[in-house]
Amino acid sequence: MSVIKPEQRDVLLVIDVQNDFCPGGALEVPRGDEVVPAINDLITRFDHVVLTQDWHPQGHSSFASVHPGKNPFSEVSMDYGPQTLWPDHCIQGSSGADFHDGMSWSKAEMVIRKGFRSGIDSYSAFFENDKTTPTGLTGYLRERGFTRVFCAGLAFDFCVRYSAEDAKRQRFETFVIEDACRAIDMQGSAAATRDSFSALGIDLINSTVVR
Ligand code: VGL
Ligand code: ZN
Repeated sequence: MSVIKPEQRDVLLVIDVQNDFCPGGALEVPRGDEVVPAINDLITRFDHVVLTQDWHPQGHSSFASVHPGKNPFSEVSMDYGPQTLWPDHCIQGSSGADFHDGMSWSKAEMVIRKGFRSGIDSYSAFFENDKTTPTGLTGYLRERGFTRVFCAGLAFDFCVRYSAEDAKRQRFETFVIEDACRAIDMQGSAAATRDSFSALGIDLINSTVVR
């Protein structure tokens, strides 16, 4: 892929670079902290940056701890469909929910919090896991005039995946900056993510082409 020079129509969407998704955190993504240098570099290159922050109340329904007899990483069926259960993570106001200390995020123009409704999870920055409840991000990006969305962050195969898929479905030109992501990778989920991106026409790119 040739060089991409960020323009005014472009937004960098940095997904969930939070302590709980980094080594030592409650739901650590292997080598999750390694995305930080690449993301810091990208933040300097884009004029417009939006962050997401996973932001759950205590006792959130995606936590295995509230489902008697269920273990983290197992699946349950919710009224909106299947839901993977997770260790308690990204509790509103906790240090685990803070952005990674090394991320230079102060330039971000908007922080969108998600997963704050007790009864429903939200992987995507655009829609909750029922695939119908909007977070408001589509309207925000449209009203700001953005037409291209560049995704990076954690985890490649969950929140980055669902955010990029919804961005594309909402008719934004969508790119995922693969070296600025890390995956949880359970049951082939990273490979399935790549397959889905190619089926949907989501471009996987390397951060070095953005300059
Ligand atoms: C995420 C699982 C649960 C993510 C958030 O950011 O990918 N994954 N909550
Ligand atoms: Zn979560």
